[in-house]
Formats: sequence, C-alpha cells, structure tokens
Amino acid sequence: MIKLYGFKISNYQAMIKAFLLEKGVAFEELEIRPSKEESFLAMSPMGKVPFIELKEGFLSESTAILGFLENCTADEPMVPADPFRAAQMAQVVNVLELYIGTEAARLNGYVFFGGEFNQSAADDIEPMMVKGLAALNRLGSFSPFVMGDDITIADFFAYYILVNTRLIAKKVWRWDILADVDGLAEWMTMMSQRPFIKLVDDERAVAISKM
Ligand SMILES: N[C@@H](CCC(=O)N[C@@H](CS)C(=O)NCC(=O)O)C(=O)O
Repeated sequence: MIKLYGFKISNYQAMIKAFLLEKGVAFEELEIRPSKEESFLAMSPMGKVPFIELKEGFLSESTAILGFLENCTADEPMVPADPFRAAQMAQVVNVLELYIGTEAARLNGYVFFGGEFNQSAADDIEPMMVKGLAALNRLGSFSPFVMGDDITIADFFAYYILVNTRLIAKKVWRWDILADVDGLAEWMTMMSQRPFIKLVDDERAVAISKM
C-alpha cells in the first residue's frame, strides 16, 4: 500500500490526500515534519513534504506524485486524453506553481507562523502574482472545471495552491485574488463542496486549530 508522509496542516499534503481519495487509491498516512536531516533527505531530497513511499522507492514533489498516481489509475482519467489539451493542463499547473504558489509561499512564515514581515520580498512577489493570475485568467476555463467540462489534476493543484495563496494575499495586501480570475470564486466554492475535499479540509482545519 502507498504510504503518504507529511503533516495535516500542509496544503500540498492535503492536495495529494484529496487526489488519492478521489482516485480510490488505498494509502496509509504517516505524520512527519519537514527536515534537513540526512535521513529525511534520503526520502525527500528538498527536505519537504509531502512524499510517498512505494515498493520501488520514495517520490516527492507534488506534480510528480500526481502524475504517477494518474498513470497508475486507468479509471476516471484526470488528464485530458488529447495531447495538446494535456499539455495545456500542464501549462496551467506550471503557472500556478511557479508564479503564484511558490511566490506567495515566500511569505508563509509571516502569514502562518508569526514570523517577521519582509517588505522587500512582498514588493517582489506582488507583481509576479499579478502576472500569474492574469495568465490563469487567460488559460483557465473554470466552467465548471479549470480545463472545462472535466475535472483534472489542475483542479486539485489549483484548489490547494489557491487556498493558501488567497489567505496570504488577503493578509499582506488586503487583496482578494479570487476577483482577478473570471469564475474563480464560484469554482472555489464548488470544489470545496466535493465530499473528499471537504473531508480533507475539515481535518486540516482541526490540525491548524491545534497548532
Ligand atoms: N514543491 C513542493 C512544495 C511542497 C512544500 O512546500 N511543502 C512544505 C509544506 S506545505 C514544506 O515541506 N516546507 C518545508 C521547507 O520548505 O523546508 C511540492 O510540490 O510538493
């Protein structure tokens, strides 16, 4: 059985867990904190969670994990069958990861863990996020799903990136990023009501409240 390592407050952990549940893949969840210890890096070389363990070995980086899980589950595909559409989906995921999620996450310490505010980082991040969200607005359909009629990996990726990014933008710039992308607010509500996403979000909320 697949082992999923991480901790429940992580948005990336929640993303992989919701995807496993939606795909009906059996897994065991093991609590572990990110670390730079050699023994941890042997499992997840960037010292991050989530990562999974299979009989073949360990796998980290959420896009790689999602791709692997997708390739292992033939039923209910979550990547478009058409190669060009599949590449467009990957393009959306890259925009979300590189120009929105990873940028905003530079302020995680301040927003979620009571760390110091870094004004110069915030000044760098904001224009990149503006561009990223404008790209998302051009590329995404959000009617009803990110890529159109069918749910794909991009929906899971976008939801769990935007859950955190939204809070960061609100606290740092009083910016409602949902207003920057047509249909994003309605899509976010619709995704949050999917039973497995709700289950994972509720667990995450409990973990955050205990922090
Ligand atoms: N690129 C990674 C990002 C995962 C990530 O940022 N995980 C956070 C927890 S939500 C983490 O482990 N942070 C610890 C660190 O960066 O040292 C992925 O796609 O899985």
